[in-house]
Amino acid sequence: MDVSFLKSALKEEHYPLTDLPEVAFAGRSNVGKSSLLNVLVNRKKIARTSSTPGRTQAINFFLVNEDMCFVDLPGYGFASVAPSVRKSWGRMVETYLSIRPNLKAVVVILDIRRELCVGDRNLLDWLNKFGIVTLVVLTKSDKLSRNKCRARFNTLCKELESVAFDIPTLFSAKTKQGKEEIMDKIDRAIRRT
Ligand SMILES: Nc1nc2c(ncn2[C@@H]2O[C@H](COP(=O)(O)OP(=O)(O)O)[C@@H](O)[C@H]2O)c(=O)[nH]1
Ligand SMILES: [Mg+2]
Repeated sequence: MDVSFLKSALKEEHYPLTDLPEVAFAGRSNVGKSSLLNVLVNRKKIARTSSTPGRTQAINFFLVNEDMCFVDLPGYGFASVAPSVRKSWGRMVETYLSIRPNLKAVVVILDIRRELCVGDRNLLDWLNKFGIVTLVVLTKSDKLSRNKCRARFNTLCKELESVAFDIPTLFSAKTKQGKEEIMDKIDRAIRRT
């Protein structure tokens, strides 16, 4: 897979001007977003893993196979973050979600072991409100036994019923479980008009 860094943006004026279909990735800090991106594009470090928690981060745009963009949205959910930083995160992400014309889907990454946080719920509410195709990925599946994994999967499916567009995908950056399924769903979302 051919992937290159396009641009980092804090404001909409700085978003790259492309008419390529775009897929964004979002989740709370440390959930495994960078790890997922790296597995999807077969790279060790296209998206930096484990950066300093809570720092205001930019929106990062990547060109994938010359025919689509992957967008790494800043992580949320750090308790220690100042309200002003949280606010600017909200404004930045909500702006992106509301004005990007070629946004085809948002991949929302949740830790299979954890309950949804306020940030997860806000994000899912926005996606619902804007009618954006939402692909939920339940990551770190390798950290649970098969039985526990299935139980958590069922619980989260029920919780997400009202918001998620599709059944969530189980994923592990360690075993790469779920990689093909996620790529298939992304392909389908991109082809949907
Ligand atoms: N066991 C396991 N660890 C993971 C997985 N995904 C991410 N991690 C670890 O979780 C931590 C945070 O991952 P990172 O991708 O930087 O999260 P981000 O902050 O959401 O970008 C790192 O130590 C990763 O190695 C996974 O699927 N399985
Ligand atoms: Mg990251």
